Amino acid sequence: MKRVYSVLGALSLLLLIPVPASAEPVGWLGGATSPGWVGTAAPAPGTRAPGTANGYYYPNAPISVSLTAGKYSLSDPGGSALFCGIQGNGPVTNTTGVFGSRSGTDLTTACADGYYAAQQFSGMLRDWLGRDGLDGKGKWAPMFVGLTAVNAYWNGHTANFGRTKDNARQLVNLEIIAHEFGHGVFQHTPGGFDGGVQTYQLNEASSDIMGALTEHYANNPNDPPDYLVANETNPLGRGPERVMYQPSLGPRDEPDCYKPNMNNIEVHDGAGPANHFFYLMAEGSSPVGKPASPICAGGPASVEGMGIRDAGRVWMRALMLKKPSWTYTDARVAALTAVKQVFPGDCAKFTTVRNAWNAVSVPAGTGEPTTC
Ligand SMILES: [Ca+2]
Ligand SMILES: [Ca+2]
Ligand SMILES: [Zn+2]
Repeated sequence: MKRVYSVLGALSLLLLIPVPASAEPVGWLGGATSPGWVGTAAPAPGTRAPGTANGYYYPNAPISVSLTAGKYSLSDPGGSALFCGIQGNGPVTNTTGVFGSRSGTDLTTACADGYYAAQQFSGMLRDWLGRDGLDGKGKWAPMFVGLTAVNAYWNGHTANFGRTKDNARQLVNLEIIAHEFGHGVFQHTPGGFDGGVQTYQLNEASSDIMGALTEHYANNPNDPPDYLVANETNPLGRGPERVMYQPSLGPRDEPDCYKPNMNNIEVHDGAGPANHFFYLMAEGSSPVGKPASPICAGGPASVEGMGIRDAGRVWMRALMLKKPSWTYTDARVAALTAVKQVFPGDCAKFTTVRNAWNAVSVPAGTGEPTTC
């Protein structure tokens, strides 16, 4: 079965995006076999130059672009293979280094927003999580805007971004870019991204987590950090699609708590308990100035948060302990092991991780660490 990893999932038949046979992952970048990308290789990087994204979401945002023979392009001068093009084309270029017109429908503007967001995600991975690129070895992947669908997806080697239902905006803000490329991180950590239903649910949650981390890292006043998914773009005109601090508040059928029948839940909806866990680990159950987060039956009286940056480090380390067919219980064991590795002897953080899992009803795993 071919799978795509989208931000919204199949909300209706119209939003089901089939992946052409040629789009099956065939390697890191895929080059000529990427859908819509007809080049034979990623463009050669030019000289690093400062540029400006004059985006719809991010007007006047600083970006780092490539300069070759008087032409600026939305292409990573570091040679990571990140570039932004409009479906079917190579990197957007111009002669000024200022990209976009602040229009919600112009696709060059969409690339400006998306490229800025990808660089922020890359910076977050590097500065907060100590990870160099999607694969941990400096590599990234191309992105394309202009998908004629109310969705965005990662196909294993490129990220593709569509538009809102009312066709007024493109789905290219920080969290959506980080969500799609976040699937590349999940893919390129041990165990890969194949497995059972819960593996795909955790993959979706991991991408939502990368989105929240990136919003907090960028801390852009035009997109204040939050734990809501698709609130900025409002793709279907019904507000956020997912609410990490209390998944059941969203418009979908997302559970707040892990249940024995997780395997019967759609993969984006099934991200709910893991998103909820991450919020509790980062912010706690009753953070000052932020939304309270409920605790499921049988959980602790409260959870004390450790802050999103440290929570991100625990999650990233847990991903490094991932194995094929990862389940919720496996993720619990991995996070408990991870917090001991990242913060040795820090009993408060260990307790936070255990309480957060207990607060979303994920059962203990065999042989999991029981003491800090
Ligand atoms: Ca935001
Ligand atoms: Ca958001
Ligand atoms: Zn996804």
